[in-house]
Amino acid sequence: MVEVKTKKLANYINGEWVEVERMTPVINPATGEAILDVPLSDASSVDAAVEAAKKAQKEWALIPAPQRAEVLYRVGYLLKERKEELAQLLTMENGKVLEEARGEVQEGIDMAFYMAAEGRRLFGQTTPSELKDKFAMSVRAPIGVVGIITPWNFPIAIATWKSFPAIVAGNAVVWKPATETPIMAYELAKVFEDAGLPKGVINVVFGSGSEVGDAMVHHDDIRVISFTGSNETGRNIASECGRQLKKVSLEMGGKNAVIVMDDADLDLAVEGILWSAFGTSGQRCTACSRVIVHEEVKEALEERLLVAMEKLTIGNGLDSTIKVGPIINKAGIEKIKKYIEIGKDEGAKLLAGGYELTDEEYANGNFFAPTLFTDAKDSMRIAQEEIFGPVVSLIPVKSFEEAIEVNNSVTFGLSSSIFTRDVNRVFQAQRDLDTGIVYVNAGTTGAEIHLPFGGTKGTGNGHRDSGVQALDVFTEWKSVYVDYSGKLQRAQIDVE
Ligand code: UN1
Repeated sequence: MVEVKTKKLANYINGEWVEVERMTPVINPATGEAILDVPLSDASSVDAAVEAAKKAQKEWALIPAPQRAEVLYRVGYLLKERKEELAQLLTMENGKVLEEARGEVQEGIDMAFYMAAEGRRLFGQTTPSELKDKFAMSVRAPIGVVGIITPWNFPIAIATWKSFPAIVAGNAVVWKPATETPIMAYELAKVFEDAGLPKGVINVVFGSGSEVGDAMVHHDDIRVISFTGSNETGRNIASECGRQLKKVSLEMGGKNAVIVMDDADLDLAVEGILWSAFGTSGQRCTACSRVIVHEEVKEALEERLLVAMEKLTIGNGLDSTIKVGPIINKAGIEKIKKYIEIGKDEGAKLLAGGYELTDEEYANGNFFAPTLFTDAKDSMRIAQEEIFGPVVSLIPVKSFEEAIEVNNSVTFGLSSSIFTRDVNRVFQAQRDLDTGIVYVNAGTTGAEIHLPFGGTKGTGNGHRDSGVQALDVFTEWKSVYVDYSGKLQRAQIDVE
């Protein structure tokens, strides 16, 4: 097993590791052990980071994009070399099982190579001018200093989704990682350093949302905020950024459903549900927390799910036999417990789980039993609100149309899935499911980095992480007209 290299983290500002007096411990959610201390910075660290970023960005933007991309290629190779070490550290701080931690680091590697290749594209457009001897084009221009705020549930992947496009497009970054999972931020900053990214192009400021995040959102020189996290925080950021006319990209979760139709391959559906609902202990924005099931197959699905859930092993994710790791912290456990009570009070039927694991082997960590409710109704809070834990509610329906309607009835719109063998339903579903991501015959998780990631309605504000679309929030479109006629030509007037 890898060792944590330091007992005390520092901010990374202008290529220097800057210590901060106020610190808080980072706890391994599987064992309850304190791993190391992370800074609780204040606004002065944000100011210093922005100053460094502003200076660095001017030079960085002048380097041709294909050369900027060379750094990202090196980042990709370094991440690849360090994949196993990073995955183990990720499991220690976040709790997800090693297999999933490896998958998450792989997302970062993929993103590095994908965005590095953008260095040779960053396509703009040429457009005919309405005037003779005049050339018109639109190009992507960097914005300047961008702020990224990333969550604990994907501490390295989401950071790469946001920082890599920002950097390849010629911006400098001020990054606030989640204080629960700072080791991935420290390691990624080290990778950037080792890859030769010029000082100040990325700056990491550790601390709370109410201090560091707030200072970033209010800072005049940060022109973009890209945020993944809770709905409430995202909405506050959006209103403040709106007031300041700051660009903002938000990804704020989901209430994702798997639809199981009467003609579905039930064994496959069970596998898909299990992976999406209980993988990462349900702590993914894309996690399946509703199963909308056709009444004809409801009982058969329940039976098979219960059998499969029996086999789920719960424990420390560093143990390769474990399938479900811990919940990030006690507050997470309390929130899940609250929803279990809500579900029972609302009249949903608890078929499995519903409790925190407190036996000796689990006592120091935060473990919750995979939970299955059935006979849930669309209107119930457990079927509407994001729980962020291993809790899934079955909602029976009578038809395909009703399934689509139930899927779309929530305020979120991130991911959805349908299991069916009917090709007509497949195409109707991809059209009618009101989510940013739709899966057919697969669970709700597992988005690939070269497709846009994000959702409709309350999930976000229309921007997308990853995919080439990730560049949109980090660039401005600049329209450029070059008149080579040698005389003053007036658009709209001198047109023959
Ligand atoms: C998230 O939970 O915010 O599609 C990200 C997935 C992963 C990313 C999830 N590739 O489930």
